[in-house]
Amino acid sequence: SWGRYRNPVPATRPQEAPSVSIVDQSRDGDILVLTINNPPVNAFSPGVPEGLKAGLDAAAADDTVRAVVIIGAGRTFVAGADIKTFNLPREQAPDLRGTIEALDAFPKPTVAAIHGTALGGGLELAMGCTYRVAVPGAQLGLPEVKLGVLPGAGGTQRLPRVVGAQKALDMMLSGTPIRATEASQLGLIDRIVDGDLLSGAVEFARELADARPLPRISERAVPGASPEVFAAARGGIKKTHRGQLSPSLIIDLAELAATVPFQEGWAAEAGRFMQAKDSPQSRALRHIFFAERESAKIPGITKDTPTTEIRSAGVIGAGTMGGGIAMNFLNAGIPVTIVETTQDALDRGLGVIRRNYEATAKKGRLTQADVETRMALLTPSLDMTALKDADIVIEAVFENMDVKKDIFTKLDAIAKPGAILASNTSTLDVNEIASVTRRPESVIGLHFFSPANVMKLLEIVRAEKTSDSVLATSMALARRIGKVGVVVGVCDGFVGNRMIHRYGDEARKIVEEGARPEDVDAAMNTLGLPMGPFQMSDMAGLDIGYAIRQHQARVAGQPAPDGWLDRIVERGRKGQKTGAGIYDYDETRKPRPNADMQRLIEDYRAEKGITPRAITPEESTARLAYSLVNEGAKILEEGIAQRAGDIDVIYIYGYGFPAYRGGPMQYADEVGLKTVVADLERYGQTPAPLLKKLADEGKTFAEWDAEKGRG
Ligand code: 3H9
Repeated sequence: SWGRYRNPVPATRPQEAPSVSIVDQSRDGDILVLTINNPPVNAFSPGVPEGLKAGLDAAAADDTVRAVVIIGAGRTFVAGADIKTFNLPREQAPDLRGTIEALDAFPKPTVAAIHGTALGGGLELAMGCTYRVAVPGAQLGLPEVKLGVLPGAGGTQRLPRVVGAQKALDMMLSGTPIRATEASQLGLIDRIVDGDLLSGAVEFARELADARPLPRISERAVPGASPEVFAAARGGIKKTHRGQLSPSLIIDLAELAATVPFQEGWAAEAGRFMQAKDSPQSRALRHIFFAERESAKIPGITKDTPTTEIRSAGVIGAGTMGGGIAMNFLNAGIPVTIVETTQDALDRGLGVIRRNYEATAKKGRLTQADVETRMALLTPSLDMTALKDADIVIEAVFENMDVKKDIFTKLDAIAKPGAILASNTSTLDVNEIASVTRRPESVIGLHFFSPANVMKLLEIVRAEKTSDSVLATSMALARRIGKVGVVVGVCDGFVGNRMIHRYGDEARKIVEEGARPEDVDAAMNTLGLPMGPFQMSDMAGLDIGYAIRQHQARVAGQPAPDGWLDRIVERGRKGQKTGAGIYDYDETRKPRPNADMQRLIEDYRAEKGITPRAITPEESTARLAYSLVNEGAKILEEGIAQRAGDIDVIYIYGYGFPAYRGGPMQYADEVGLKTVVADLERYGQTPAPLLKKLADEGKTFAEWDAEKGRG
């Protein structure tokens, strides 16, 4: 750290500074402009603090410089600390705190000129300046909580001093940025610049160049601080951030801002930041940040791969899935033709879509006009030929190969050349579906997750003959409709459902051996999953799994399965939709254990000669999590998923796996693959060869991904 700013080192005159620097110095009369040029998002990487220090030294040494403007080159101001440097030893990490100390002590006015996003360390840098100006579209926030850390360069101490205790807590605990216009009302921005940002900032700096004393944020008190505000925040995070470390540290630090001198809070923040940064939760959240961005990259697909623009879409099937899928397009302003076989089904489907929108409007998140605009983009039809002009058609009918083949045969005759023909199948062979068309290169699987208008995940199933262009277009489309698209290969259940089936098998086995369903669910709730395996299957409908198990047994020529869960389904208990499944439900939809079902399970064990044993929550968690990991390893080996990180992204966005555990594969890395293998063996599962190999070599899935990425 270069400490408080006292003895500026005389530097070369700014005009003579080399322009190759990551921080460019230039003069506009009596103002020195420092431009941070570190694409793509001007993160605070090595070189940035050195460049800013050189600039401040130059400004301090030169009497003709009256004020300094700091601005970002390219598309944004500083988007934060460089997350890639979080793994570096403290001495090697870029010195953001030292830079801000120097700004705070600087004897001349400094002005942050903000466009794009000032996030995390970027906003902290701006708050270290004397003043802030911004374009109206700029966004400002402290999103550190999303990475399992906290604002560690003064954010917890300065933001409350500017916007007040309550607003600062809201911003730091949600991580959601605010717009410059709101920031200006809150006093976080001193002037909105409507025209050219740099000229506006220079003009502002010149106006206030001689104003003294300099209004330093660190010297202010925190408005609106009371013990109640912090107590309420502590109560709130029990619901919103259950089991997480950094939110409570954030509240502690915001309270310090209000109760102790600045320097004391500032020092405490440094320690808490390191504590959070070195936690497994932060490692997991950082892993997901990068894994999500990696998952958008497909080997062999480049920026030059041609894509087609999707101007219109067709959806076949107006059931729950079809309707939800259509809403994604309507929300993005893309017209949709939706096709059904009967007027009744069509009316019902449209009714559901409208009711969904009206419900959102009631909550104030849409206007009635928005609802009408979206509904107006929707064309219902009973005739498949209405799909002839669509750029993409997504089939979302009953999960049956013959039905799907029939639809794709017809679609092949109707759809225009170049249209993408997609199936929303969650289990069936997309190669087989494609084979009935004369254009298998145009066929792809787009597996949405229910409710399709809400869940962020889209499994993009690349079939054998799917063209690069269709794949690239589908990835771009996913982004456009707000989904996280992950490319997977063809196999039964693709990535997500294939793994969840193993998990379901294991959960039933654990109950068979002696656990109660509610104990198994509770163990997974403790791990951070909002729903355990039985809560989830009750919600999805028990008849689905039942039908799959029956089908698989038939195909394998085995007798019909007769597990304890099959017996529950055979009593007509299909889950939440029938008001009863493994659990009982009332209007609150809270699962309540049922004594009869408990007896059914006990009778089942007795009949099979199983002596129940006590199963600890730790055993349940390990067996369930590792059954996912084990199947995930097989999926990786078969090339069905490209990376372990992709599997983690699928589990976080499609299955409610807590992001702060990083997904099942990262969770296994954190536990240690040797332990995972030993536990699998102890509980009678055979570890996948890849898992065993990595464990033997002392490696992690993350290392495997990195090696594969390097080719
Ligand atoms: C912090 O500041 C801690 C401090 O309080 C205390 C320190 C002591 N670092 O998302 P995109 C990369 S914590 C490194 O696709 P967009 C990203 O990986 C930080 N790399 O673009 C990607 O790389 P690639 C607080 C970063 O336009 C590329 O930039 N700040 C960082 O959709 C483009 O990213 C945050 O949490 C970074 N900070 O969205 C902000 N940011 O091309 C995190 C991005 O190789 N960033 N990259 O895949 C974001 O939210 C979005 O990236 C942003 C742009 C909104 C800025």
